Amino acid sequence: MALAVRFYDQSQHEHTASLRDETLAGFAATPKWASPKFFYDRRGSELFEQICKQPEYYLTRTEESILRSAANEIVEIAGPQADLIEFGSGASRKVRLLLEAMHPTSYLGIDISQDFLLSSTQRLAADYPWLDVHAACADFTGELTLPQGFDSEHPLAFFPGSSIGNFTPDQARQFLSSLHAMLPAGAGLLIGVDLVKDKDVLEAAYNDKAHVTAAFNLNLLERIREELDSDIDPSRFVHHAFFNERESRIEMHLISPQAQDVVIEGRHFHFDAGESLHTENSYKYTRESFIDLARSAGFESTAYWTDPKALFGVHYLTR
Ligand code: AVJ
Repeated sequence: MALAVRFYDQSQHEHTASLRDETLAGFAATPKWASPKFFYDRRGSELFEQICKQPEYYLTRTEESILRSAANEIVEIAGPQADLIEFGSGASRKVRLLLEAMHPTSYLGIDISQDFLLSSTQRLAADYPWLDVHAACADFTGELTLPQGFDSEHPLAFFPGSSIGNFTPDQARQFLSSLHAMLPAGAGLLIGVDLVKDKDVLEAAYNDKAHVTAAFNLNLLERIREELDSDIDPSRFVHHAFFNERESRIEMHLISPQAQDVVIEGRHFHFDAGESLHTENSYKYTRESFIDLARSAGFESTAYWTDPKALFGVHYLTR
């Protein structure tokens, strides 16, 4: 069956170059870092789906339950003509709740992982024959533009999963400002943001007992070894995640327990015993701290929902 997904390749050919350049830059820096956007190759996207099912990782299921109970209110606020644009669509499961409640004319999914984006949008097209499905493979940490073929007068942007937490607050403000510039006046932004909470609950979510998060973190090195010219050995690194209270963020690192040298694209990098490669930040906000941030990017807070334990927040912002 030919499934009608309109596909836009906005950056795929640049991915290897940016993986290479950003990896070399990060390994040469002190302290060493790598960008979390490179977690999401096919295997990384699959591992992330597994993380979402872990009992400790409350984010996904909590956000889903919030969306399920808020769906009708969201539709009322967004209005009957809204079209959906999803950022970081991944497996596109949460958006189904919205699609079913809203019945929009068009849907655009934007994601950096091409394989994953294609298979999930094709499933949406198969399951919702009434929906005009568009897919754009793009790194939305760069410049934001809507693909030519997708034009909507009433878009509702949807940025679930607390992916905004991967940005520093300054980067998040910049991202929100470019979304603000991209959207027409009156458009909505529905955004999921993980809340500040007890340190033990946060740390458990990033140190699941089944070690799926560890595998997800280590897969970044797997990817460097496969896609770049490198002898890096993932088995010589260990996963480390903790809550940095001062910065209000979970930090993920890969620690080199022993001293070692690795070669990437002909360049040599030394790790001291215990040295870390910082792979991810996941910022946590209070309801108020996030609204302040959104306001500084020009958005207004229209509605907010949380769960009974106040684990996760969903904001409806208006441009
Ligand atoms: C997709 C960025 C929201 O920070 O919780 C999950 C990624 N990293 N476990 C998060 C992630 C480790 C996730 N985000």
